[in-house]
Amino acid sequence: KYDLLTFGETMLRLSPERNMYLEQAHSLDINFGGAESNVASNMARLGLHSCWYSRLPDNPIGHACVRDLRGHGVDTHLVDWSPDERMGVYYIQYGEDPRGIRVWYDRANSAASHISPETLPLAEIGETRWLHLTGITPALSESCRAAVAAALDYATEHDVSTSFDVNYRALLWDTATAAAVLDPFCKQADVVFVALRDAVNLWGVPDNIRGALDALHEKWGGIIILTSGDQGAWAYDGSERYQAESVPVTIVDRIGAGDAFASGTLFGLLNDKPIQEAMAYGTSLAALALTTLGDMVFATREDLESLVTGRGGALR
Ligand code: KDG
Repeated sequence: KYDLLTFGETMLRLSPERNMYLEQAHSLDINFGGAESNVASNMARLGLHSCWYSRLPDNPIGHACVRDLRGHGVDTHLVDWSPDERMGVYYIQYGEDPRGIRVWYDRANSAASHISPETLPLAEIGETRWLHLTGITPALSESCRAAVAAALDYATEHDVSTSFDVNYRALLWDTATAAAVLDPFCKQADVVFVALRDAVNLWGVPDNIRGALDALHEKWGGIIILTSGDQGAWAYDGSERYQAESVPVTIVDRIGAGDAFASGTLFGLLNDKPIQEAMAYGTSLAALALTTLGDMVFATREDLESLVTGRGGALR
């Protein structure tokens, strides 16, 4: 049985050296990134059996992606290999200030955008303790949208715990479409992760933590986990409210911090920690992501535990 199963698009991630504009670069660093595989790899590094499904081109780039994820310990055996489809690409340009980071997508019609209910490994979804999906996948295509719906239905029918990270991407779709498409998924999931900014922009909830938590819980029920950047995270399960402070750090790279927060929190929940403590794992793993370059977190379970318990300032 898997601890966590997730699926979605992972892209070839190309970036020039820091402080270089893309236009001036003659070589680009090769990495791979995707919200769901970031979570899968963070969870695998923390010692959980974490499985990621997607479609990839059956060429050296697709193989390199799988090799990378396997290197983190992700179970990739379900991946569909497609001979003549493409891998999505995204370009990152780091600015002087970590807030100045810019992203460009070149991902239309990728192999992953052809994930559909027919290609999904449904039986495996019944074999996992937890299914985690994000709002990026339904933005990719109609068939991906249907796949997310089918996976959540199947998980619900088979008593698999589910989480959904709203992860709104303005480069992929407008707020009105995203709000309408994502609403039923948020309602169905047991745990919803959403940034306050996205909740306000998509669903027009009050622009404050308490008001937003109340409004979202009334809409969706379950456990709502709201994040607000440097300020931390809050949760509401209909009876209790919880808060986890963010860990103050000097930010190097924001990309992947939301995925790290979700990973840490899910790690806590899968280890039967109460919500409050699980969120402390989330904010701590987010801090470890913010202080390192790249979409995934290379931290170990020991790094995370020592940050959560406040032991030893130096991370080794
Ligand atoms: O959350 C980080 C992701 O945004 C990044 O890894 C790329 O999946 C990605 C996307 O669609 O933006």
